Amino acid sequence: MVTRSLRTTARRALVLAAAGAMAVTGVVALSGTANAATTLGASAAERGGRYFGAAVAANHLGEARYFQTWTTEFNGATPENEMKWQTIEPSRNQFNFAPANQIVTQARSRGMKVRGHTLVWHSQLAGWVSSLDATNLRSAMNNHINRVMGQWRGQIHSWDVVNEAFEENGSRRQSVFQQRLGNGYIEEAFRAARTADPNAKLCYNDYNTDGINAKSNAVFALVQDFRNRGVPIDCVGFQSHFNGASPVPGNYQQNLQRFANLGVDVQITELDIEGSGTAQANNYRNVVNACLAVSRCTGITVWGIPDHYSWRPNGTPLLFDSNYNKKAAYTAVLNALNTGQSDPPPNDPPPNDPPPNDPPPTTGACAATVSTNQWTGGFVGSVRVTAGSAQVNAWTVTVTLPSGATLTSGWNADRSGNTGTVQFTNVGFNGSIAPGQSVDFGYQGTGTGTGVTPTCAAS
Ligand code: 9MR
Repeated sequence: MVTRSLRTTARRALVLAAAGAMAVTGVVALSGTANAATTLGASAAERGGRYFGAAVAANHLGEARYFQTWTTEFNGATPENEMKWQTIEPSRNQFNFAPANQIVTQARSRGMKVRGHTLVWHSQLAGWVSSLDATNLRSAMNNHINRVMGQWRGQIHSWDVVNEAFEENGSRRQSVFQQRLGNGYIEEAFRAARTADPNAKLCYNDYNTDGINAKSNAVFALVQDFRNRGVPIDCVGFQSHFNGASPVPGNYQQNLQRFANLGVDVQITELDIEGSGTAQANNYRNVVNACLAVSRCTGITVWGIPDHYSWRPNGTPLLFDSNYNKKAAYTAVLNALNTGQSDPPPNDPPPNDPPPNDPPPTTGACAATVSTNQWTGGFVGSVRVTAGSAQVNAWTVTVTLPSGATLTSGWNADRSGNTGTVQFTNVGFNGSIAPGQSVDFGYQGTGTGTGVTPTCAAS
């Protein structure tokens, strides 16, 4: 153990020295160092499969430098405005998917993760929505969620189901949804979203919730309540728009961690930090390091690519200047991603450097747990398969459903049937699980799906 720590420390010193030397000679940071990726997306992917995305605008896709910077540097995308209600459903039940589709298609053809933004939000809402009575608004909200999520079912990594529903003091924002449908509208939206696309991670997204304060406490209470009652929610988005008046909070990482401890992923969804030079770079580095330190912080999205296309261009808050030059903040982010600590924890040996006497990997045991979201007449089961101390190459999970339960769909596993005892086996991309790591699959059905105990067999 002592040898490993020393070796790790020595390697880090080498990496840091190399980074310093390269910074002086102007070479892209760490490009010559073993294991150091040279783009934000590739580097984030090496940190536990995270993504590093950008908000993308369809009307800039035809600009060569814009398109090239996006597709070279990032492995994630959020349509900046194209999925918002006023654009995507400008008249009742008339949908305009084309602008968002341009982004989704380009992103997916390059293997990027796409964040859907956003389904239920008081702003950039189509005018017709505000004049509906409660019955019509409920039906319009459900239809909107079904149609928009259905358009890209199975293709969106995470959806911002509800956006910015709280005021700074922690009270509910008096949006049309709140006023007509009452407190339950957020839960209704999340339940509808789960049914519309069981594959997508369902997120609540907000700003000024980045530190521990009245607003983030209110979101925390909401998520805790949802988790306790089995209301579907998978992640919380922290927008992270920072400037002098709203700096990166000292308890940023602590706040991310307390949400992660509720059993949801956390994502940094709209990161931008006003400023320039070293100060801006340091702030960006701190944000990236906070995410890397929280194992459930699964990705970071910056809110734009070059400064001049930011929603607040005067603050120059992004990683590329208006000529698409990489800023000091870019280098700080890349270095943090390349050298920052993530899973495995700091004192673990680097993955490519096993001690000489390590035994060859053997196949091993697995465990399965299920979390069931039940509603009247239906359910979704989310199953996590975790490898023991040895590599798993293939797995089978057996679930005995209660009588009367019938599966109607599933994802990320093949299944042997729809009722009674059902065996789920891995599909091509998720059979292999590293020691201690997990993969997820799920199923949806009618009837009652609670009270099941999955078992796992590995080879
Ligand atoms: O960046 C978006 C900008 O182009 C729009 O004009 C603006 C309209 O409200 O929305 C901006 O994005 C917002 C995001 O959708 C939600 N969080 C705050 C973002 C910045 O205003």
